Amino acid sequence: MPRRSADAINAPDASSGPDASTDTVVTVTCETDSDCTVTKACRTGTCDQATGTCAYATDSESCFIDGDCFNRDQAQPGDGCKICDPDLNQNDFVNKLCADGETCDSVTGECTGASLATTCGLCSSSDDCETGLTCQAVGVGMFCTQTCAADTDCEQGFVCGDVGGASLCLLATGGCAAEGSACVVSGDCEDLNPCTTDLCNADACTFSNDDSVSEACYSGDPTTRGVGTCVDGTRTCSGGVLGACVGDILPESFDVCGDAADNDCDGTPDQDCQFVSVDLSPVTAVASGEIGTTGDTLHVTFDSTPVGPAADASAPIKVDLGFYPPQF
Ligand SMILES: [Ca+2]
Ligand SMILES: [Ca+2]
Ligand SMILES: [Ca+2]
Repeated sequence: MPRRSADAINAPDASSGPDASTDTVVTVTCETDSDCTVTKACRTGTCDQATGTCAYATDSESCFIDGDCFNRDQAQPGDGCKICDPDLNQNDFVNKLCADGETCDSVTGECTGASLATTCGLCSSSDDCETGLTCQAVGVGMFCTQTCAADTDCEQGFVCGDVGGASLCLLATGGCAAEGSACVVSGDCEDLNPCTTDLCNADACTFSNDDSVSEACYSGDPTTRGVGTCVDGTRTCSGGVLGACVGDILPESFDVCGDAADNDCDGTPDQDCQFVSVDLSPVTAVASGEIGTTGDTLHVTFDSTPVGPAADASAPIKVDLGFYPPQF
């Protein structure tokens, strides 16, 4: 298809002056913009008052090629591998870009030829991954995966798991390498499961359970781990799966007063504790009943004729009420 010169492409449309389908450079004189009419939706005409001639421009999201308008990414008729890309050229079609290793099918316009990696496929960049997946570090290897909020965000067979604080679609084993996955070094086979030994044998990942593995654990708020009376427990592998955390000591709901220990593991022992006693020396009382062994009840009644302690009338009478807040 013959191409017209850039000047001709900027010429007015057929209805607004000389025939724009020819390669003739045309100039249309004008007094106002209305003299510079256009018939193509992607074009605008304005009158340059200084020269009295029309100037024509193409919308930024369109191409104006051989007298016709094309939208961004619209293919050249008959060749799906040439498209309008107004960022590169508004006056001609440009080659459609395909990913590395792919070729463009001019009939369908599709980029084909490369087999892109699916979730947990090895990659060196996101160009190696299927649409929607990005190449990310999982363990010590790079795999195609995606962020997720729940298992349902991942394709069938994958779960939403944590990798260094990021939620990614992973294998059910928690990692991104499966038995038989292609590998170069054992690090490519990291499955994030401490209960398996990950090896690359003859370029394929193999995994074997190691139930001798145990590790420290803590099932409470991480900010309280190792603080005060809070200590780690242990969990042990069994059948290739880590067991529950056993033996960890979690924070008490309140800090027990008087034991000098930080029972709620907030970093301060016995905070907000106050030992309360009441000085009854301003009053005198008569005790009734007998005081014997621990556990007997002391009944205190106030008498209209106060009498102090017989042994030492000047000794203060104190009643210890214990710690406040009360301990349960
Ligand atoms: Ca492992
Ligand atoms: Ca305490
Ligand atoms: Ca405390």
